[in-house]
Amino acid sequence: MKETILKLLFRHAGSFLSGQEISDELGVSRTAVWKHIKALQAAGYQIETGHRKGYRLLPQEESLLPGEIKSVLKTRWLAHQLVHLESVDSTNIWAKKHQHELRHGAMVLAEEQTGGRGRLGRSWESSKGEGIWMTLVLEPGLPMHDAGKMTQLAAAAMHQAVVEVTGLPVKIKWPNDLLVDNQKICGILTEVSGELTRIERLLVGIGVNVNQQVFSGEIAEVATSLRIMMEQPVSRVALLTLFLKIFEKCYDDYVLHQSYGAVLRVIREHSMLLNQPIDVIRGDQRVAARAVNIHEDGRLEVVYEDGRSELLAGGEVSVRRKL
Ligand code: BTX
Repeated sequence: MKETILKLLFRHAGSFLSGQEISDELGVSRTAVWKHIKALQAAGYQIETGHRKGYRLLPQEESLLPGEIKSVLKTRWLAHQLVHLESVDSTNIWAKKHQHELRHGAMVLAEEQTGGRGRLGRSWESSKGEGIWMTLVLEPGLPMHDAGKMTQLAAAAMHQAVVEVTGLPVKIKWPNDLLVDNQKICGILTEVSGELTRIERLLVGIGVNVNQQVFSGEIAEVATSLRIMMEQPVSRVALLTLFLKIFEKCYDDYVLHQSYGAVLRVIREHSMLLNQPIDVIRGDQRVAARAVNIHEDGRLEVVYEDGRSELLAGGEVSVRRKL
């Protein structure tokens, strides 16, 4: 009921709706309406209550509150269970700790992460209210070696969503980053639990820099946000809900219908590495190579200068700068 009232207020955003109008429309008492409004206010919604006028939803500083997302979300099953946290160390860690409360398709979202994580123990800066910091909980019932494909699937879906919302020229840097003008706007951290042969649970952690206006410190050189590139704020709700819709379609196509062609086309067509001279990085060593293909299983095929080729399942590569 709380969410239904919220939807109604959203539909009339900016103008007052009396308690009587809401109670007539929804068939509940005015006291019940009042209680639900109190609960919405406690959850962070800015609702003005005017004597004899009723209730009015004020323009929100865009948050990722569940009501806001659900009022525009068009997925069939993804993110219907939605956990919204004001602040958390990492949404992936939270999802692991609360695994028994989360169903297949759940989404954990945070306004801020204080210990956001990247791959190989690196950190991921996640400032308050300016990005999308989320984890999707999935149980695809696939063999373990398909886990890499899910990172590619998430990258392709986010690529399409960002391009559709912003029109920016986004590149995919295998295996897990999206870049604009060589600067990172999104990173993906997929974590798997299960047996040797079968994925039990997949946590797809995704961070998108949406509305930061400046980056400082270590990442200032490597990071950018959609707002910086667009020179205007971008709606996190619009981007997130579009991404979820595209991700759900790609996921169903693959898991239910074994169709992965559309994902492959996107990650190949917009790859930053394919047919480029790259360095494969192993510890302190850099080995010169050329990226020649992204295989269906998500691995990157590289050919070294001595003609040897290798399929990389993960790890670090960088584009070699032309001198
Ligand atoms: P990665 O290991 O490929 O990238 C991490 C590196 O990216 C860092 O070492 C730093 O140089 C740089 N970096 C850190 N923060 C940012 C940022 N905000 N924008 C651009 N570059 C940055 C990428 O790992 C995977 C990141 C996944 C993040 C999501 S957020 C939700 C979920 N929860 C969680 O803890 N991680 C995931």
